[in-house]
Amino acid sequence: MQSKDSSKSNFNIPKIKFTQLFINGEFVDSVSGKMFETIDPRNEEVIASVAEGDKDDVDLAVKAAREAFDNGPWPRLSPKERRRIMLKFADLILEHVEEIAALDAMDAGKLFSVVKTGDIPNVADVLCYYAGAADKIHGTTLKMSRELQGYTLLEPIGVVGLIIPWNFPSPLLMHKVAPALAAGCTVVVKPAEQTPLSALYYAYLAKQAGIPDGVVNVVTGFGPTAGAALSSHMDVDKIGFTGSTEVGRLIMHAAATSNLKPVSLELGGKSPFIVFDDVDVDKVAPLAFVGAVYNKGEICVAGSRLFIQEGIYDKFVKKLVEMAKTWVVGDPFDPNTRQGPQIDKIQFEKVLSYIEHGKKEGATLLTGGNSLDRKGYFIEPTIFVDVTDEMTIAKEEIFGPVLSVMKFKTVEEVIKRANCTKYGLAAGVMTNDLNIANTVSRSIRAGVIWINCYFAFDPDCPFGGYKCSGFERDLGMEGLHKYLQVKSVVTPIYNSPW
Ligand code: TXE
Repeated sequence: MQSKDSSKSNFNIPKIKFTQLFINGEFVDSVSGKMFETIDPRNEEVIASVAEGDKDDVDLAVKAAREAFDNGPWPRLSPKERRRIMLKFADLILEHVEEIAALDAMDAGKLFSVVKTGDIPNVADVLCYYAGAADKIHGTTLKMSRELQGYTLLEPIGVVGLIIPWNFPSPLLMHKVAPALAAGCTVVVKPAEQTPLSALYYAYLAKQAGIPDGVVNVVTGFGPTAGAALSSHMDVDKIGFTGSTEVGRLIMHAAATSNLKPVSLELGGKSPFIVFDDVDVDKVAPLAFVGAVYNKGEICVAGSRLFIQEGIYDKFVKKLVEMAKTWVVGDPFDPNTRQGPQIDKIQFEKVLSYIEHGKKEGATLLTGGNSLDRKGYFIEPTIFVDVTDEMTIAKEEIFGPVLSVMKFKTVEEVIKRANCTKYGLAAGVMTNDLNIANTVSRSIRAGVIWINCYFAFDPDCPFGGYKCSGFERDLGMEGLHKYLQVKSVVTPIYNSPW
């Protein structure tokens, strides 16, 4: 691992323009007047003070969204017009790509170049994808009994509350906002308290694009106050959530004990990355390493359990260590940096405590394991070998740059061990043997299986989890249908020839 000093970065950090709540088309202070600080994880300094919304502000935002849904133009616009506005929104995002990328890089410690060339273009792509779907939402004609004629209508579900995490502030927001808009819904977004800035920028651009007031509302604030108020609100028709399994449970409970609103949950993971003997080690080892440490391991599909077949084990591990030794940790604005700081002090300490668990429980620490001796929440890429399935680091989601490496012999064994987790979000299968690839991909209980690739996301490819990784899907047509509901319309056929 190499480290870089933040002072090397010469990027011109933009001025923060939006720090108030966005309700009914206006930037406003919170009812309480309270503010909270968003912190730069590179140096632990305050980036900006942002309005702290809570229940009263959520009430106002939901009221605006309700009015816009019940009486406003958005759900009633022709799909063609909705599509035009969404495409304009996407264009505006691309016009401001540098500024938005800088906000996410600063707020979340993400690599600026990756956000600029990956996350934000993805946001625009997803908007375009769902803009294109806006006029292709149709029901079916039903084969009813001979006296009845029936068809289904797909209608927008209504006011949607969207609770977003901090690890991919832009994509995870737009993977939910775009399909909800295409469906004709109105939304109240609660971004993570660690990363409120880009969500406010999107609200501003939504208005510039012509999205009517009240359709997109953003309430910045904390989970137990603003987030809880949204998920238990009687006038919210659906909650879309990405975050921890623990909070997913709270949201389901809040939904069940309020108005029984449906929820969709995209939660944590502990994904297996499985490598068979027949692969090219020089090609696959870098993919396995990046699969675990990409975005500093703060990614729900991190391939954090690496299973290597015994024939290539030693060679593969050697290559992993070489990767870790040259991996540059430092300022996310420096183009040479491959890994920025963890999001905040809580996550930083949590990751370090998992590393201690690994050591205490008998895993062998091959490389890394330390934080960097400087301000900011930097942790070395860390590789453990001799990990057993029962160890804490093999079972729990660490959400940091920590890779647990395990050896296996047979296909049957690795399927069993890969499935030995409460999670089921993703899996990687690396082999040139078609039979093995097919067998393993059908046997793993996870929402996405990547064969000879990893992190292969696409707007058209549904994404979500099995088991404790959640339910329902973002992206693809499945990601649209969860913001729609089905109405059956039935009429008798008189004088039927039958
Ligand atoms: O997530 P939280 P945290 C996992 C990962 C990480 C752990 C904790 O393992 O280490 O979760 O991260 C809002 N009612 N993931 O604590 O708390 C909160 O304000 C309603 C996986 O930051 O789940 C934020 O907007 N909302 C994950 C959002 O929930 C509440 C991404 C997520 O925060 C709430 C992030 C409440 N009571 C963390 N409490 C992934 N699947 O990608 C909090 N929130």
